[in-house]
Amino acid sequence: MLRFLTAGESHGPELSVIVEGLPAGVPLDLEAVDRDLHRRQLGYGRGARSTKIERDLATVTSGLAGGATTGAPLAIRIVNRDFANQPLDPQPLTAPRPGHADLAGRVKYGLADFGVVRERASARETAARVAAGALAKQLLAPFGCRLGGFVLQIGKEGAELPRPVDLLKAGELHALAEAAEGDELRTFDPAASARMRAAVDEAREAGQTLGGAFCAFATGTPAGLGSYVQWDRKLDGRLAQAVLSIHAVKGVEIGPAFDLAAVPGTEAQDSVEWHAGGLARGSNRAGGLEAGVTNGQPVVLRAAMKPLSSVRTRVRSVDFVTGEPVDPPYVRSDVCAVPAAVVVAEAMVAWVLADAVCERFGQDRLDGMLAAFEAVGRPDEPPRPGPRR
Ligand code: EPS
Repeated sequence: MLRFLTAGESHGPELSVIVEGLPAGVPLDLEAVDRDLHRRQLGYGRGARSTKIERDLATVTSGLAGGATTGAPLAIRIVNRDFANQPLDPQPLTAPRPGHADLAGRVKYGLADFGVVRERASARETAARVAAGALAKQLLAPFGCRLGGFVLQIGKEGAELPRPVDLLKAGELHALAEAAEGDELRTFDPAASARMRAAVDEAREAGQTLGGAFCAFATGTPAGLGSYVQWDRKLDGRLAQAVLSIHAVKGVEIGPAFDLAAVPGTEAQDSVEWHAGGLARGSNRAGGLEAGVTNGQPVVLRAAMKPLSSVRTRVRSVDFVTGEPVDPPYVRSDVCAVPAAVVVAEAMVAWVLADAVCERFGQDRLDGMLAAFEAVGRPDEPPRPGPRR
């Protein structure tokens, strides 16, 4: 229902994104879009491109009237300042860098210059996704849904959650995200942050890169998004696809999924309870989704990002012109981009949830969607007694 397409090369003149399907009447705060673009550029371990060259700002060129969406496609441009710094005669890259898209671009599109492959495959594209996600967040806000995230691990250095992930309430998740917001590793624990910083320094010295793990969550998510009736409508699968599509992300977990693999069945469910006349759950082991449908609990995903493939300490490759074994050229990059990936994951989760909200509550105009939302009730209201069969 909602869709977006990005275009642009990493060192081309600009990135663009066209967002289609946003309902009319969503008041848009464009400064909030720029704030998310800025958040994505931050993080200890980012290279000179992100910290010194680019200054990402969104220019909206269509789809708005009087500061609100009109239902028309909304187009956004983000200028690549590094476009001005390019060499006039770039040397072709003839040895694929292992782990990158280089070889895939040759196999799939027959591109002989791996530099051309890299231009579109670069994670620079995630700036455009973050702009689209910032719009999705603003569509979700009137439904009470808020996004957040934080880093859990950089290399071998982890930050301990105060309680197991399935026991964290919405307020606690946001408190962790707020604590992480001002941190250069985007984590909530200052001691862990210092260890992560040292690990990034050590990796940089050694010509290495670092991956890690992070959490992205949504609270206040309306219940009933997604469906169990067909495989491709299950929202957990749609969320996992969206997060796995982020560059270098190789694993996604919903709730404490990998821990649940080891426990008996009774310890893997969330009891259903009444608290002061409202529906409540004893825990959130399901990570906010049961049978591919949101249950009104926080949607909690964790993801693993592999270390970036641009390592100064090279991994062996072959030159496709000479056929000789070579060390592929090192191309300037980040040492660690896990803090940035948190912001991208927030955007992707927001996008999938906004799409599901449009599906469930209709999508032409926001006021109509909110009326439909109110009509089905909130998840913490007592169920309305229906006729018995
Ligand atoms: C990236 C390589 C680096 C990163 C880039 C992603 O770019 P460059 O090769 O120009 O130094 O800085 O990320 C961004 C520019 C960004 O804005 O996120 C890659 O190979 O994926």
